[in-house]
Amino acid sequence: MIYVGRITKLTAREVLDSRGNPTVEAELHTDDGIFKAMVPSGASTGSHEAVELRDNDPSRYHGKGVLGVVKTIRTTLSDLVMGMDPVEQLEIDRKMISLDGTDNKSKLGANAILAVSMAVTRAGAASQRLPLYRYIAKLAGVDNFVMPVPCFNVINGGIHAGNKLAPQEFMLVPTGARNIHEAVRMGSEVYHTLKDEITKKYGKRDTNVGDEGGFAPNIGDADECLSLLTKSIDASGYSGKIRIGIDPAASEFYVNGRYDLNFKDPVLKGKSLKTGDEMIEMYRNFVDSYDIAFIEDPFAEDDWDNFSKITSAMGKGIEIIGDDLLVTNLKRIDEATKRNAVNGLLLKMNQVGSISETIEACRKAQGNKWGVLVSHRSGETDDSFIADLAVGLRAGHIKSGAPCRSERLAKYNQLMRIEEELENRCSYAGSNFRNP
Ligand code: 2PG
Ligand code: MG
Repeated sequence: MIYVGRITKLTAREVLDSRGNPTVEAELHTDDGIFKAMVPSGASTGSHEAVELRDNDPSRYHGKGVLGVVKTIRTTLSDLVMGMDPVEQLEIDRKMISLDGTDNKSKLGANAILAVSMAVTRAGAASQRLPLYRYIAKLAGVDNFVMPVPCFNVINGGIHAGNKLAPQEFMLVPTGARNIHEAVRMGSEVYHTLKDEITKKYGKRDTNVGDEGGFAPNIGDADECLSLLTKSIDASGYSGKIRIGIDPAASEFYVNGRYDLNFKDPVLKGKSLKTGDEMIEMYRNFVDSYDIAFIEDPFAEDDWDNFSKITSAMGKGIEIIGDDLLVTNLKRIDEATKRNAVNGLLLKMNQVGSISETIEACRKAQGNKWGVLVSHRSGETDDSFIADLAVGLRAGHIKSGAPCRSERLAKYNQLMRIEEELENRCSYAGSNFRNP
């Protein structure tokens, strides 16, 4: 039976994210209840992302307030969606997108549109008496469930940490687990073993954590991180069961056509930059020496040629994922397809700014036989929407930071709840994470 629950009220408020900066929460009322959604916020944002609007009023929150966006939701968007049926996701998203009228949602703000779009999805699910992941699956045309491999970011660098490490993320990818519960346990155990290893080798101070809950030791060199991770995986008894993913987030250290791996070191900064070919050689050495599953953003956001080069050179063996390169944008996904620039999409809802477009981007990538990695942002909230999204879209893998800090765990814990609910009616993507 299909129930109809019209939208009776839409409001919003300013709340804080995991970095202590304001973000927006939308609150949608229908005949079925009240549905809330909070949007996340990136730090290493791609310049082609949909626009996150802020007040830029220096007297509040260092200019980062979102009262303007809150007002847009309470007035303009409220008028727009009032009385509509929340199961009309596509129609509601289209109306908001066309009212905005820009290519990058810079008029109303992607943070305004996405917050409402997510709340609408929750209300639509309730209206159909379905859990969120089942409802998203229905919207996306997915009819059986595969639990995604959780990718735990346990060493933080780049602009997410105060150490000198240039690459932003080093992730544990437990492809050899039997299910999410076991994967989470493996992630947590290795995380704590890694803490001991770091303490032994560098001292306790180096176990401070970065924005995504991973340790931020003052290591300057990616190779040292990879060997530390491998050692911790082995010491935990998971050799061969946990692979490694890297997100260098290379846009952050791209300087005039080259890459500065010392960009955070005041002494070495600018002294020995690498060319694209030298970067590929470095990545090849990583892949030859360690069990690498994927590299995300190995190059900067507009360095299409080097993306194509690395994908032809190494794409058979490992997944090359575009984040800043693709920004979950349909046109850029098309461009990457033409250029054979990647074989994996990083899927971030707020890069594109609505649930309908997020689903479309995912389907396009899956149609190309690319992998899809659903992703949090470095500034997060306790909203666990992306856990349901990853299951509903059959995405194969998800990254939500370390197995530590509640805004990161909100997603992993939700995945365990979903797995419990599905019992034996789901499988685990495991080693098929690129093509589940
Ligand atoms: C990334 C993300 C999330 P940010 O680069 O993949 O880990 O970082 O949200 O800062 O863009
Ligand atoms: Mg990234």
